[in-house]
Amino acid sequence: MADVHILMPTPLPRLILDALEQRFVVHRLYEAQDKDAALAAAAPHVRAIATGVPILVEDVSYPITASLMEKLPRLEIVANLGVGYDNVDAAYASAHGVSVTNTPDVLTEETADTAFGLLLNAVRQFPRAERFLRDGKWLKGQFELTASLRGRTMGVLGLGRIGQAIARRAEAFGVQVVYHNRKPVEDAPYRYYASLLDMARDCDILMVVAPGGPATRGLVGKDVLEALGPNGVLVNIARGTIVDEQALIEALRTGAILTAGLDVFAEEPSVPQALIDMEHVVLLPHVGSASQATRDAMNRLVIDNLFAWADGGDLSTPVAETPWRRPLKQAE
Ligand code: 8YV
Repeated sequence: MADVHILMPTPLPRLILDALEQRFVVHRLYEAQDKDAALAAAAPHVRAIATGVPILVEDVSYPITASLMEKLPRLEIVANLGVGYDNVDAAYASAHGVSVTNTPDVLTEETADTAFGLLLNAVRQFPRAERFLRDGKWLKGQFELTASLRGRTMGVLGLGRIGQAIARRAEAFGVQVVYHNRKPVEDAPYRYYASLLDMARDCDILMVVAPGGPATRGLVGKDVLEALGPNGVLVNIARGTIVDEQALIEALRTGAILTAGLDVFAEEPSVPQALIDMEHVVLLPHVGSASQATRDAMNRLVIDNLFAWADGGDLSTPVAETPWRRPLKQAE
């Protein structure tokens, strides 16, 4: 059987690399001195791409754009590590019969836990309270009283699988849930808002769980933040690009909203100094899905999809834009 060539533009976890190298020829583009030359050499052979939001590495971002895919005449599949695939031009892939897979479901509960952790930490200011203790300040007095989760309404921006898992947690905590999506979700037991701005006016927690990409860029701007109000809490575990970061910094600075809990940023891994300097804002380094067990399951799903493709079997998790379970393009 002829060698099957896979392009790996960004480093992926060892588990994935080892599994793929046992079966395929893996072109590790990120190691090439001259990436363009390495890509040109591999391009005629490449039938699959394994990629993901880069983790544990310095600045190695390599989106799977139309212009990259155009250079790969034999491309059949892009397997993405991560439920979000805004790093892949899925519309182009769909139009050209290229399958795209992601890693949904296995990270739903973990990510919802992270969202709730951020929410509680932001509202009750636990990280600051902990620093207060560690700094020995408790010996001299009590930590200040904080805002509360009680009596709040959470507006979920993006009631997908993770949004629903967060909503279930909110219900258990006695927090009322409403949501905004492009369309109402069938059978969802929460009030639907067709307008994000209207929803922001009626709630004091905005939970951002929508997909990234051009369609949601800057969706949460000055107007939405002001509508959320001075008791408002913004939590973002989705993509930094959905929130206008400058508007957020301004809203936090002026007290237009109370606080924020952020796992994602517009230009990761760099985080605006203005946010770092704000003690009352809770910041995490994109760890939503980052437990060992969940990352292992995500890694396995990337491998499963690529092995199923190579075996001519059904893909486990194709994305909505490329719903076919068997790759359309036939291997030679
Ligand atoms: C990252 C995420 O993918 O699933 C997503 O969309 O944002 C994360 O789980 C993770 O950093 C793995 O690359």
